[in-house]
Amino acid sequence: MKCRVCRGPAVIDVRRHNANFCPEHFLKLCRDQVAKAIEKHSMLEPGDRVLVAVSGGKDSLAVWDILLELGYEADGLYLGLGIDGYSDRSGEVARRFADERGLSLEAVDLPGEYGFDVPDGARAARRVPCSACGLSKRHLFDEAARRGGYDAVATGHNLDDEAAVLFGNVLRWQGEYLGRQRPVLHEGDGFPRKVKPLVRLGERETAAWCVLRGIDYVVEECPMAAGNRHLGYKEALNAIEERSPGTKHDFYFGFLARAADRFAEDVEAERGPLGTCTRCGSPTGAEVCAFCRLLERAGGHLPDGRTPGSEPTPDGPVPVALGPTRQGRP
Ligand code: Q46
Ligand code: ZN
Ligand code: ZN
Repeated sequence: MKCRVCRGPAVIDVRRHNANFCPEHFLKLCRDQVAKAIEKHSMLEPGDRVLVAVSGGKDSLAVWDILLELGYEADGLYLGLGIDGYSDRSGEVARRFADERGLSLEAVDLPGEYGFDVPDGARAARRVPCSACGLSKRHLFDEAARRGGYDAVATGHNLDDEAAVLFGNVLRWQGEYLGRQRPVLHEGDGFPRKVKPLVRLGERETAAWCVLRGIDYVVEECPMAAGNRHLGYKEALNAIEERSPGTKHDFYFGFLARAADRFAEDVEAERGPLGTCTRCGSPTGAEVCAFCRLLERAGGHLPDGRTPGSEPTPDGPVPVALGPTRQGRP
């Protein structure tokens, strides 16, 4: 197996590109793919300050590492979700990555600062854990980005993730989600810009990036992911990709090029006037934002100790349904 670029010994084959690479040229391929994604989708400008959502897994550490390699100023934010065992280990790995490289990593602990964890939140809201978790992550990353004056929040979503989410959205024709499923969501209405610089890399490639760069990452999946629909979508797409390499890439990028705009109307239809949450001050279409409603149901509190629901609201009881937030999926 020879490297496509230098003909030296290759260590990885990338079937989607019908090519093999040596370590040096594989790492260059990854950097180039991320730079291309950033440029093509206008994710970042030189000099932008980026807040990276760090979980301790391969994707979030790879995106942080690659953004730094590409010269961006990137800090990390780790959210302790209070998931038994898993959260402690992932927090340690994220901290070690930052400490060894002298990087800035802020940590927000959901149980310590907000008085509830993801399993509590899911039980209280009668939602699957990933729903309560995703809602909390979006809220807290948005808030941290506003507080820190960052230009964008970067997440480690890769091609496999995006293709699986797209597959799920297409299976149910979720027009609003399809209209928002883009590698960049521009800032506005008080929300920071959200970018997904790894959309041109598959998860096998982000894992290989970490191995070749000597990055220690949490290999185990979050235990709450079991039963998550997206795992099933990923397996189905993996079976297709195995037979026809490049299918995920064509599915996702074909959607962006030829279909995403067709769902703009669905997004518009969901747009209502935006105000400010009376509890926490974040932008929301309701009087109280979805995160504060989740806090209330889960028996949590805001970091200053205020308990949501303890103060009277002018319009009576607070609605507790947890809908998608304005920017939809992370
Ligand atoms: S951390 Fe949270 Fe994931 Fe765990 S509970 Fe689900 S969403 S699976 S990326
Ligand atoms: Zn080479
Ligand atoms: Zn709020």
